[in-house]
Amino acid sequence: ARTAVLGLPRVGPNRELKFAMEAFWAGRSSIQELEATARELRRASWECAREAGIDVIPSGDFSLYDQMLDTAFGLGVAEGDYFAYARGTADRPPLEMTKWFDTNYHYLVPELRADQAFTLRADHWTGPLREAAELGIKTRPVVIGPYTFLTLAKGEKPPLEALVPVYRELLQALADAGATEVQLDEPCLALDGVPAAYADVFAALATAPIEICLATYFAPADPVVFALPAAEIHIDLVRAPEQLEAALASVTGRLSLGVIDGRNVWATDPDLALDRIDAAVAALGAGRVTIAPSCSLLHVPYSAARETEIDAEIRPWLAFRDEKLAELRLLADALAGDRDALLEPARDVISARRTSTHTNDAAVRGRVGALSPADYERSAPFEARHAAQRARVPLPELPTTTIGSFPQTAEIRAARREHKAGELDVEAYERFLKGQIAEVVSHQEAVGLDVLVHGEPERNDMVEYFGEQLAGFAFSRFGWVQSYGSRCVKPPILFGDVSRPEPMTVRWWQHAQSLTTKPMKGMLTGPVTILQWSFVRDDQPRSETCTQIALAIQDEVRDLEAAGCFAIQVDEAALREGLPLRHADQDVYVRWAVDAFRLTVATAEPDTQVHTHMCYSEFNEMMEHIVRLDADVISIEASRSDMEVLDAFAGELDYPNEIGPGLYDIHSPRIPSTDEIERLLELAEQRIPRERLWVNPDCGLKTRGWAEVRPALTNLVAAARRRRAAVRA
Ligand code: THG
Ligand code: ZN
Repeated sequence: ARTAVLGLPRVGPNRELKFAMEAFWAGRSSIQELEATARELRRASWECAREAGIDVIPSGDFSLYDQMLDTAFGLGVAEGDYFAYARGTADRPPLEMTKWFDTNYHYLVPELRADQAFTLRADHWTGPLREAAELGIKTRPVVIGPYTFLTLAKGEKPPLEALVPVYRELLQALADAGATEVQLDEPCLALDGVPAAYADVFAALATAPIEICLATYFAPADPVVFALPAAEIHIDLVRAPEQLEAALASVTGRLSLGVIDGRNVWATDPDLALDRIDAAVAALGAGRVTIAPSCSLLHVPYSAARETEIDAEIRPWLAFRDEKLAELRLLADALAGDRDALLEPARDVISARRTSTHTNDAAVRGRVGALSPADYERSAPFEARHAAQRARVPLPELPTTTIGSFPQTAEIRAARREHKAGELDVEAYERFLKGQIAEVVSHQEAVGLDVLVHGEPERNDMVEYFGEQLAGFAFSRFGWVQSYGSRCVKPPILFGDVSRPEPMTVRWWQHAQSLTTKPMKGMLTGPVTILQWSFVRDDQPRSETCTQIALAIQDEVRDLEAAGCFAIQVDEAALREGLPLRHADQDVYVRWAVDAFRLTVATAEPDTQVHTHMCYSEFNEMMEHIVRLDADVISIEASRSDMEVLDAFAGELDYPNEIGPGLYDIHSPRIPSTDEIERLLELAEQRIPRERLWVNPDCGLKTRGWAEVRPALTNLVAAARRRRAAVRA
């Protein structure tokens, strides 16, 4: 059997690409310097894969920003200034950005026109192919397939057949440039609703003079896939092992087995992987079997070996890019060689993890085991809670607030960096943060907001911050993963039972509340979002892990409340993106995900006001679940849709609790005028009774600057005041 990799991380082991891009955008370096960094990163990746003994090495998966944007350029859907599409210009907004399936990676959404022509520009693929060849490395170009490209694009979409000529030309160009096979990524073939016409489209491509490896991942491939005349078909056996049998029964070419998790960081159980590989070899013969990660390694960091600060018992359990490449080689060697001798160290790691006391906390298990349905219910229904809350803290009509974070300035980042490097001691750092909080509070008072926040200067990231303080999590130093463009996140590693040893946010909240007589919101990240944005243990169901996180956050809710906190916000920014890709699996998920939120806040007294926030605007299929969250106040993104998302909350459903539709788009540097915000508020009042409306921005303000935030919030408060007056008149 041969080994293959579908794609490699590209931001660089020390985020070299991020810094090179940001230097170029800031005018501090030339495009040649940026290209040189990119070339060096590609070389290092290819040589790393070659040295690891990988047989099939990808090219064309590297990107200066995003692979969908690259494909749009390659097909002639976009042209000209590459970064203008990603970042916008004075007279053109950037392309919309959205999540790549259920990952935390965002792609740019290509926009198709009614008269869309497709013209090939193959250099995105032929360039790196030749570049690798010059290094003596044969590669397999990676191309996003026509069905996935069209499905993920927006605008006036032509029929799928319209893309056949340009893709045929591309396949020919790759063959001419020396490629003998191409990886055609079609993850959308693992979603519901694959059209019957796909078979004809694929048949038309398959006559090109190049072998096609058709790659599916993240979910089980539609059964139609296995009958296609592909030289190779790749399936994700980590997410969907059950599809192996059907694949073995039908494929006519090679089968690529995604047996190493490309989405997570755990060392592979070699025996489990080899069970599957053995079955494939028995059915097809070793010559028709490829061993691979489940998907591109874009979603994992570079090297676990570098993480010397992670507990020595836990570190061997981890596999990032480097370790996964070694695992691939090991599996292929074990297939042909002395299995027991070769696998002994890997088996030891798996059994050490399985029997470790580190992953098992009897107190946590006991607490989860003792839960009953009543533990998911607040002690009073919304109407009674609402009355108790208004009695405790009278608020004006249309109360104003923000989502939680304030600008993460260069000064804040520098102080955090100095503190981590040991150059700024704990006392000095805390004094600095308290000063920052005081500034954020006085600013909000000056602007006249009704419910204040402390601004979160102490948080690096809304998930990483909690991961660092919860038991059951490890965190890496270099474990960056690309989120979009130059932006990265460092997901915490959830390896064991989760609990909260000590209060995490209470003293910051107390400090902030001590500075004002206005109510100060407590700010927490919800269990589903912590789960979704972490690398999560794979030795128990995610629902169970989520319940543990919910109980840990519940402890924080209880302590904030005991400290006198009136309003507690539990953000579930990632609730929707956790939705399984196949409809059939969605109900089960949404049930436990909503339950986890309910459990987190269930102990709050009726006169404690529970807020939540969600970052996406497609609520339609989700509404019944949003209702079941039963938050006292929910804030949502709405400004970009001109309040139309509120339709889902109005009408028949008549959402019973309070809502804060986002009245200004924080994703853009534009400062909205008072008139503009007032108009949106009027639109909101046409849909939701004023008594249930809050006034707030779309999302947190951490990526914005003070120069934008100050006037924008001033206008927001002015608009609320005008509407209050208009009502009285
Ligand atoms: N946290 C996590 N995941 C997320 C978000 C988040 N996924 C969705 C969305 N928010 C992605 N948005 C961003 C926005 C900004 C940054 C990352 C993701 C960002 N990152 C810094 C960078 O790349 O320079 C990291 C700096 C740091 O942590 O010190 O700015 O909010 N988990
Ligand atoms: Zn948001």
